[in-house]
Formats: sequence, structure tokens, C-alpha cells
Amino acid sequence: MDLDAITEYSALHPKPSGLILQYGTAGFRTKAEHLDHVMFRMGLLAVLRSKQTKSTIGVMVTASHNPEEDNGVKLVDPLGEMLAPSWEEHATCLANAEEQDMPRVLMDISVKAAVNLQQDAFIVIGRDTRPTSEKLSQSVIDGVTVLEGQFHDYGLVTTPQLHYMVYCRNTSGQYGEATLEGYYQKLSKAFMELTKQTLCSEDEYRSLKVDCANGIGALKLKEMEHYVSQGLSVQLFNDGTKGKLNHLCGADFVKSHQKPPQGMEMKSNEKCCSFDGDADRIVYHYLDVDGHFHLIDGDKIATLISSFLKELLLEIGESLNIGVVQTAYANGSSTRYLEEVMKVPVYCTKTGVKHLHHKAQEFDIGVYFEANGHGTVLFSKAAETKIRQLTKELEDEKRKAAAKMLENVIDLFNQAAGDAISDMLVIEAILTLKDLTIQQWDALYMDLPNRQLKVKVADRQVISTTDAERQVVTPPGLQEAINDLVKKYKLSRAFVRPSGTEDVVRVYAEADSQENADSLARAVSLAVF
Ligand code: 16G
Ligand code: ZN
Repeated sequence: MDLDAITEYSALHPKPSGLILQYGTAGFRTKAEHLDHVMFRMGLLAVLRSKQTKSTIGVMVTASHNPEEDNGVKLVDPLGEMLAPSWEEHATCLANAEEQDMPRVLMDISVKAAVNLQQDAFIVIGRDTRPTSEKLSQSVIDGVTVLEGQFHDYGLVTTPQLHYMVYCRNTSGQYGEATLEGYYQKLSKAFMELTKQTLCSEDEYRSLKVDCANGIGALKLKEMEHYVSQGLSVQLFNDGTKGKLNHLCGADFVKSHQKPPQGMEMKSNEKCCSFDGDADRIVYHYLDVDGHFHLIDGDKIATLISSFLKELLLEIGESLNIGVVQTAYANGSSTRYLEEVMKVPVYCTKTGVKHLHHKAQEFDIGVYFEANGHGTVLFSKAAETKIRQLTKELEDEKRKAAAKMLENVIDLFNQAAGDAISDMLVIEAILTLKDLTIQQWDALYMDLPNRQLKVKVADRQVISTTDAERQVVTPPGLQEAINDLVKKYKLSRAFVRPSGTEDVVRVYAEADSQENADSLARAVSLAVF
């Protein structure tokens, strides 16, 4: 390691003094103007991680659904997964090191993590459409090159596309070709195969309005459109040509405000969906004939997908196990429906994709979705092999067709991360195959009215939780206070947790009516002070 070169280049990406940042649930995320040094240092760290794992590592420059002025960065591990927790700590140390300490901290990490500095390193980089992303990704590249890492800059890509590239490159192309063309080909082939028997069904099932949050999803959907145009016609809104990124639109806005996005013409009963700013989340929605807004969130997406998978397995006659993974935010009605009606086991983990993804890996087929619309389905290697084998071996035509369908579903889901484009294609395929309208899908169960609030407190870390964030441990007395409040309402539930991405405490409440959910959420917020 050429420490002088590092010091020299680092001075070009100085750390604002006194600034402390943490590698949180979604990497580093804050105002873009505070991130130049972090980007340079994450370029350095990615090289160390790549040397240590002897694999390609990804660096994505994005702040997802945050306002346009923000930015962020996260590292992608070899199998397209989120960075390992011990390296999150290294990332935090490196980002916060004072200028003169930086080379030493870098050396410390190499020693602690037993990095062989002679090993080659390869980094792939991607970025979203924020005005600051191009310059910041250049700073990542500066970090990579000063440590003599090789790199490929994919430029503008969705977050899940970058995860896909990392996964492809580390599995010798077995998962797919590590190019955008490869990604589009793989997904569209699976989608067209899945839906080919239903090509003559009615047009209304085939059209979909997409709110792209004025983000990268719009560019990538435009690139992909012609590959799937025979099976699906998408109409894009908030494509970034006029509006501001994530402003009054996108999956996060729609989910948290439970309102339609601005900038999208919605006629009654039309099927619509919203992506978030980096296209790793999707929620569906529509206006009914009375003009009421209906949101179909990650929970209902998980339900639709699991019931489809369960039917396919039944048809194939294979006993592969399915598990559904949710977080505390999952609507109580969805959990009840999954467990009691569909009879699938449901597990709850802490918020944050890495926790859900990890849990989902325990099953033959692990379905995971956060209520906010981030999710995918993971297939174990054994399950995948079995299914691919069955498509060849089965003689019964019906069973064989079901196995083929399942094989295409495997190819259509992004196995590395939740992916709005891939999830959208899966959902559209299921709705067409099952001849379901968005209203019929919505009617699977009724969401319990719920409310989310944020509370600003002096130090959010005084709140600690257990039981997948459903119970408060500290401060003492708070959980008892919440229990007493919850008892006052019917069908009620509430929890609080410190946010991993903002300096706030989040409050969630659900109850038998919207007034009651609102009132419970307010009462719990007061108890947090
Ligand atoms: C991040 C997480 C998301 C989680 C959210 C919670 C990833 C890729 N993203 O956006 O899964 O729902 O944080 O934020 O892990 P909060 O801790 O501020 O509530
Ligand atoms: Zn996102």
C-alpha cells in the first residue's frame, strides 16, 4: 500500500472537521455536500473487501427515496448481498478517521480483516440520477485507483441492477451475463415464457401505469420496454423530465402518505404502481369508482406471490418448504391471512433488507417483503436444481408445465436484492396467469387501519428493542406504557423503534378504525418523550 499516495489523494477529498457519520441500514446517507470524503474512502474500502473476499465488490451511489439534495453510498458483497456487519464497522471507522489518521486506520483494517494486500481487486460502480451522483462516483473511482484496484463503471443503473452485476461476476456468469443487455434478456425471456399462453387475454390486464419517482427506474424501464412490449404495455409517469426526484411521488411517498403520487393521471380502477428513487421498491395502487385511494403494499405483494408459488408446488407435487419473512411493520391482517388462510409459516425480523434476506435463505423458497415494498423471493440451490431437473424429468404434462413455470419464476426474481422492475414483471405475470384484476387482488384481505409517526428526541439511541423490534427494552417503563395504551383499542398493536436512517424515533400503530389507529399512534408518541 502506497501510504504517501493515499495521503496525497485523500487531501483532495477532505473530511469536513467534526463530521461523524455511521454506516447504517442503507449505508451512508446524508446531504450530498458532506459525502465527497466518504465516497473516496469507500472506494478504498471496497478494494480491501475485494482483496479479502477474492471477489468483485459493488459500490452503489444513491440515497434511494431521500430528497434530491441527499446522497449516499453502499457496498455490495460478493453474492450481491449487503455488506457484512463486521465491515460496516470498518466502513464507519474509515469514514470518520481524521485526515492524518486515515492511512493508519486503513492499515488497521487490513490487519484485523487479514487482507492479503498482494491480491487483485475488482470493483463495479453504479449510480442513480441525482445531480451529485456523477461527481461522487468519480470520487469512489479515485479511491479505487489509488489502491490500484481495477474497476468497471456501469454508470446509471438501478440499485438492484448493480447487485445483479456483482452476483453475475462472482458466479462465473452462471447467474446471468453481467451487462444491462444480459439483465434485460434474462428477465424478459422468463417473463415472455411465463405469459406466452395468455397472450390473447384482455388488454386491461396488459397495461400498467408506472410512477417512476423521477428517478433511475424511468430510464431503465424505457430501455427494457421493447423486450417485453408483447406481453405488457407500460405507461411511464414522473420520468424525471419535469419533476424533482422523489418529490410528492414514488413508492415511499405513496406508502407513507397513503395518497396517490402527483404527476400521474389515474382513472378509476386503473392499475398503477410506484417505484422509489433507485428502483428497489415497488407498491401498487388504484382509485376505486368512488375516488378512494387503495394501496397495495409489500405485504399484499408477498401474499399474492406466496399463494401463486404454493399453488404451483401443489400442482408439481413437490414438498419444498415456503417461508414468508416480514418485519414489525407488516399489517396484522396480512400476517393473519398468511398464517390462517394460506397456512404458510411467517417469520418476523428486524427492519432492513439484510435481516429479511438472511432469514429467507433458510427455506427452500423464502419470500420476503417489507411493507414498504422492498422484497424478492430466494430459492435455495437445492430447490433450484430440483425444479430445473423436474422440468426435464416429469412426464405428466400438467406437472411439467407447472415446473416450467416455476423455473421461469426463479429466473424472473432478482436473487440478489429486491428489485422493482423484476417484482413488477412477476406480479404482472401472476395477475395475467390467474386472470386477476387489481381490485380482486386487493380484496384478498382488508388492511387494518394504521398510522406511522416520527418523533424527534434528544437521543434516539436511548430506545433499545428486542423481539424483532416489537418490544422496548429501554428506557424502563416505556413498554408497559405502550401495553396499557394498546389495551384501550380493539385489534390494536403498536411499537416504537429508533430509525436506522434518520435522527428520529418511529412509531407504528394499528387498530380497528383509522381514528383509533391515529389516536393510538399519537398517544404512543407522547409516551416516547
Ligand atoms: C433502509 C432499508 C429498508 C428499511 C429502511 C428503514 C435497505 C436496503 N434499506 O431504507 O429496508 O425499511 O431503511 O428505515 O436495507 P428506518 O430505519 O429509518 O425506519
Ligand atoms: Zn430504494
